[in-house]
Amino acid sequence: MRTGNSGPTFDYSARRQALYPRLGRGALLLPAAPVRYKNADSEYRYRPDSELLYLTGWDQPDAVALIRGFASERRFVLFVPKRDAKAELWSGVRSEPEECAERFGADAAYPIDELATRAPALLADASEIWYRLGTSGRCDRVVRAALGRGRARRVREGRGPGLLADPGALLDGVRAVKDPAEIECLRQAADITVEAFREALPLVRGGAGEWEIEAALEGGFRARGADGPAFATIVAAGANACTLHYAANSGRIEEGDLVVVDAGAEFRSYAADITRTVPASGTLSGLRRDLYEVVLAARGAALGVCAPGAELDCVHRAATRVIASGLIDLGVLDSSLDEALETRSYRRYFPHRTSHWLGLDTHDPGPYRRDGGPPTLLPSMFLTVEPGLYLPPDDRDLPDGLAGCGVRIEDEVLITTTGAEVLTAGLPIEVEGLDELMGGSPEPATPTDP
Ligand SMILES: [Mn+2]
Repeated sequence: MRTGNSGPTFDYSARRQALYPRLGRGALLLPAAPVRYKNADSEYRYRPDSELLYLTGWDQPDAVALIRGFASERRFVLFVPKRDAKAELWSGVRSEPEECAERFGADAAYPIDELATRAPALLADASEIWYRLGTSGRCDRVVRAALGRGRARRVREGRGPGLLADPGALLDGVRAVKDPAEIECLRQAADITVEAFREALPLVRGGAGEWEIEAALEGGFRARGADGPAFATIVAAGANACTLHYAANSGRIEEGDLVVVDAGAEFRSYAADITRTVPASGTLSGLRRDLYEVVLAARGAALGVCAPGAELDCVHRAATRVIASGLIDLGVLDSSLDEALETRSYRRYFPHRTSHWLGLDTHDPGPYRRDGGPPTLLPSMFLTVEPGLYLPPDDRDLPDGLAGCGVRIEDEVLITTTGAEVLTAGLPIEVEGLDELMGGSPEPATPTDP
């Protein structure tokens, strides 16, 4: 297939080599993601399974990788789509198994319909099988049969598969620390997203449809060579912003609205994730500006904590403290700061965590808890910092003008050896910078506290 894909080269072999010792007597079975359908027989564009892609680079459906840490030969075996002239006419040319083995560095490759007959011998000497039950009917059957045979064999010979484990326990921690090629892709995804935001945000104005902003963003992603959006783009005007995963983007923006725009490009399967909140009027002022400044300050406090050696929970705690204190200043919460933090009364308005991991998946599967405690940030980890405040439209206790407002600000952070780098710093975030980007008339600067 002719492809215009560019970008860094991944060292899949090094990733597998690093895995073998950890896999020990285990066998890892990774099926390709299925083709998914929008409705009837209309297919979505194919998105490879993140774990399979991470370890092998395989990016087509109807395949299974079998990786055996203990084996002296056929350590990495691929089962690939069968050649089929009729199917290839519709979905593209397939390669012979030998060609696939060569291209993907597998020790052997077989047609997928030989999985059921070849797997028993390949799994017989594993003591545990790493496989996520339910991801593939074909693999489910193979694994159930292997465990059944393993039970009989362990009784007679003292070996054979006896444990089933989730591949995430093996891979999540490794995927949390990015290698240089991954960082390069994540940078590109972030750069593309920043540029598309710079084009799309000035289109936010009273009378425009949320869908117009969505179209500009996603067009901007594709025009710059991204795979497409990494997740469903959110353009939420006014009270729509109080629905955290609002994705209909079917509302019309009103002149007085604050508009939350949360979107990210996917570049070579790596995700970006940025949020900006902008006023349809072009200028932030009054109580809404105060609200925005609270979230902005929370973002600053959270970023200030991001460094190697810091605990992830400290990032959230730093943001939470500023949010709670801001809600008291705004007159939304009526208590002392200690009381607000103790009772977590702020959660009514800030219901989500400040960060998630970012990588092949927008919500990358790195751990949020490890041995009962928070994980420590390490160099080359990638996370978002995204405090937000959502003031429900039906909350009668709120100060005038704040009900039905949502503000979220989200940036991407790469932990470095000495601190942290904000990869999305090219997109304005201070009120003045946003006003300028939106084409509004900047207000005279108001003096801030020393
Ligand atoms: Mn996010």
